[in-house]
Amino acid sequence: KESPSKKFQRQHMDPENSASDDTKYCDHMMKARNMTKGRCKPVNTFIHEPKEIVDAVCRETNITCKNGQSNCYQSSQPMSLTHCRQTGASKYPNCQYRGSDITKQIIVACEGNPYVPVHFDAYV
Ligand code: DGP
Ligand code: DGP
Ligand code: DGP
Repeated sequence: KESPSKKFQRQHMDPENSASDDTKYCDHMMKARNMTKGRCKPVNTFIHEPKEIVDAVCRETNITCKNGQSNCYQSSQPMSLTHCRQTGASKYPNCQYRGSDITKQIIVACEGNPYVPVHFDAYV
């Protein structure tokens, strides 16, 4: 079974690309990363930074997650992100997305040993 940290890598990590102006980036990536199977995942953010930098967020400022759990952390540095949101006209299995390139601090939930990101909570 896929571990929570591998799932985070699959759903949220894309260090190879910089924030792209390619309008098809989200359509392509949401499918390539298996987030359009069974349903279209409505909202998802990709992080364009090295794994070491993102893993290190688990050692930054501890804050409460949206779900009330206490294991979220906010990056001190803004990061390059692409936020993908399903379009209103998009209907499964033809998942379509609008992408926005943004540079913001991220909030992730961390778990395990090693203590690494397992959930993308928000950006601020
Ligand atoms: P906020 O108001 O900033 O807490 O964002 C909450 C909104 O984001 C809410 O409309 C649900 C949506 N959202 C964020 N992540 C997900 C997700 O993984 N699945 C679904 N279904 N909705 C999400
Ligand atoms: P907005 O598109 O600005 O309405 O933000 C939607 C909400 O979803 C916001 O609270 C941040 C959150 N969000 C962004 N990306 C992800 C993601 O990949 N997973 C989850 N669970 N939430 C996300
Ligand atoms: P995403 O939230 O988009 O990163 O999806 C990863 C998984 O994390 C998803 O199955 C829901 C789960 N999840 C949602 N909120 C939390 C949280 O606050 N903490 C943890 N550990 N997992 C969460």
